[in-house]
Amino acid sequence: MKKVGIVMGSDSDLPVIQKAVKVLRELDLSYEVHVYSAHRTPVEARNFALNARKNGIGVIIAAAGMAAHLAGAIAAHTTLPVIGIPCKGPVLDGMDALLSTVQMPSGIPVATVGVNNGTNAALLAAQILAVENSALEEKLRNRRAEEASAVLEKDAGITVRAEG
Ligand code: RP5
Repeated sequence: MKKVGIVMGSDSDLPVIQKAVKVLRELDLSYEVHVYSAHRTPVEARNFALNARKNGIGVIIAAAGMAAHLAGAIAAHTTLPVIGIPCKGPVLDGMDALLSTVQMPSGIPVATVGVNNGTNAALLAAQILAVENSALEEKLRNRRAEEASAVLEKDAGITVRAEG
């Protein structure tokens, strides 16, 4: 099974990445985690992307905030699928990172999840790997079934709760 390669622009993005790693661990997926910045360590970020495929990575998650060009810069150097997580910064509530990550010009796609949504990034990475892996696909289906059960349990008691 291929690994998930995770890169964040700064260790200040770690809480978002921890959400992704939690999901990957629950699914027993292999991963590697790095801090490489597109502007502070551009050479290392580029080399990570260039070598990712030969290092056994099948999909990349790239998280960054503010002028969040990391996911796009990584995607420029690999044809592996790249999932971008826009991270909320100190101003603009993450809208800056969201637009920077999602608005890639045609030719170099970045599959962008919601602001700070490390969980969905990991699930999307797992779904990509599950295209060729039926055991992983079954785990993902079971996970959704558990989530559905939890909602239906809430539905059973919601009228009483609504009445206060
Ligand atoms: C981006 O700038 C990082 O991804 C981070 O979200 C943001 C702020 O970085 P620090 O100044 O906290 O290192 O490059």
